[in-house]
Amino acid sequence: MYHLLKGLHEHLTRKDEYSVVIIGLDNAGKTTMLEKIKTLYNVTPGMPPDKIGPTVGQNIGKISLPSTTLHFFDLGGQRDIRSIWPKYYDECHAVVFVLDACDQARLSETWEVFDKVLNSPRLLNLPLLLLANKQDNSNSLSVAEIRESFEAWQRAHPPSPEAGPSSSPSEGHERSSSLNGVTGKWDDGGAKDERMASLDVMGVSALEG
Ligand SMILES: Nc1nc2c(ncn2[C@@H]2O[C@H](COP(=O)(O)OP(=O)(O)O)[C@@H](O)[C@H]2O)c(=O)[nH]1
Ligand SMILES: [Mg+2]
Repeated sequence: MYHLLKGLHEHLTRKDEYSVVIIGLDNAGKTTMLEKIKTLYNVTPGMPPDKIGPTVGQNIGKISLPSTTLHFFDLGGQRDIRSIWPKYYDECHAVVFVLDACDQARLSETWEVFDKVLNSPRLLNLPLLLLANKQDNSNSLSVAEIRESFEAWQRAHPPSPEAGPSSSPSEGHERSSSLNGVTGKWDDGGAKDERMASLDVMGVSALEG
C-alpha cells in the first residue's frame, strides 16, 4: 500500500523537465537575460548586471515552475567558441537566440550566425525564439525592423547549392534533405520555410525585465 501511494504521489507531483539553450553573438545580453530570469523566478537572485563578465563556455540556470522545471544553458557567443553550440542541440527542447537590437554594425554577422542555426538539422523541429534585446535603449531597432533586416539579408544571401543546408559535419546526423534539381536549392521538405513563417520574434530588455 505504501509503495502504491508513494508511486501515485510521485506521479501526481512529477515535473516535466526541459532544457533551453540561449545562444547569440557575444555582448547580445544572453547572460544578463538568464540572470534576470533567475532573479524573477528563484528565491536566490541571479548575478547583478554590473558583476557579469564575458561568458567563456557556459553559464547554467534552473527555474522551477508549478509543473515544469526549466534548465537553461547560456553559451559563450565569441566567434571561436560558437563551435560548442551544436554539442548542446541534441539534448535541448527549445532554443532562444538573443541579438543586440542596438548594434547595427554587427547585424550582418548576427544574421550569418542565425541563418546557420536555422539550417541546423537537429533544430528544425524545435521551438525557436528570436529575442531582439536592449529595447530600453532608444537606438534599438524594433521587432518589425529586425524582421525586415533579416529578410533583406536573406535576399542578399540566397542559399548556395554547394554549401548545402548545413555545412557543419560536426553535427553528425544524416540529412533528410536533398538538392532539388529544378530550383537548384536544398529541399528540406519546406521545414525551413515553415520555420521562417512561424518564427517568433520578441522585443525585450534583459536589463529592465
Ligand atoms: N541597455 C541594455 N544593455 C544590456 C541589456 N542586456 C545586456 N546589456 C548589456 O550588454 C552587455 C553584454 O551583456 P552580456 O549579458 O554579458 O552579453 P552576452 O555576451 O550575450 O552574455 C553588458 O554591458 C550588459 O549590461 C539590455 O536589455 N539593455
Ligand atoms: Mg554571456
